[in-house]
Amino acid sequence: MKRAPGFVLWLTGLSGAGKTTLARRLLDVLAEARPAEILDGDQIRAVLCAELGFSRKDRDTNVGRIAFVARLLARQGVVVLVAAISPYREARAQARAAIEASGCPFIEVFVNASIDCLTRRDPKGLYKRALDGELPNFTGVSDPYEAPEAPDVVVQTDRESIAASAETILQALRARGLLAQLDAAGSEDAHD
Ligand code: ADX
Repeated sequence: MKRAPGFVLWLTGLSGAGKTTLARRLLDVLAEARPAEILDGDQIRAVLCAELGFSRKDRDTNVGRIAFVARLLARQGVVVLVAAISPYREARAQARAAIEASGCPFIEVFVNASIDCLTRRDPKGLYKRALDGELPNFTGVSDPYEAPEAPDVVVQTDRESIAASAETILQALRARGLLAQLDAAGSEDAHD
């Protein structure tokens, strides 16, 4: 049976910007109509990428593995929500190319928040450790973050609620016809 492809919603941004929170919120909505999964950097690093650190090479390997799994899932019709810093443009471009080559849409979402705000929030205490020089290669402090130049969606999580950011993303999916596709799949299931 030929399934409609899923798509990959790729949330990129600094640590603490709200990628995981947004992915969970979106999963609640999207999973009602289609199988959906979250691939979260912190979780992937605990299992699939446990040997990797935070050098550019290791981050690119991490992002490449996430993209590989995302592609396998999306081409089976799964909606994939990726939440990973994925700081390098080139690695994100490669992820997009591989996923689009499989016929699956790739939507890059820039989850943006100022360093000032993230340093103030700092729920894991990582920014403090990085600023104190105890955590080398920390993204945004002592390691680069290459912001997307032409993201499909931008959300500003230091100035708006998570609900508002989630709605902006859902609107973008709607505008691309990706929610209609989900709604159709949902109503087909309902008539089975
Ligand atoms: S990525 O750069 O390879 O995409 P990923 O999203 O998987 O990163 O993992 C980031 C998480 O690792 C952060 O949310 C944070 O909890 C943790 N972390 C530990 N050390 C670092 C570091 N040096 N830079 C960024 N994140 C770090």
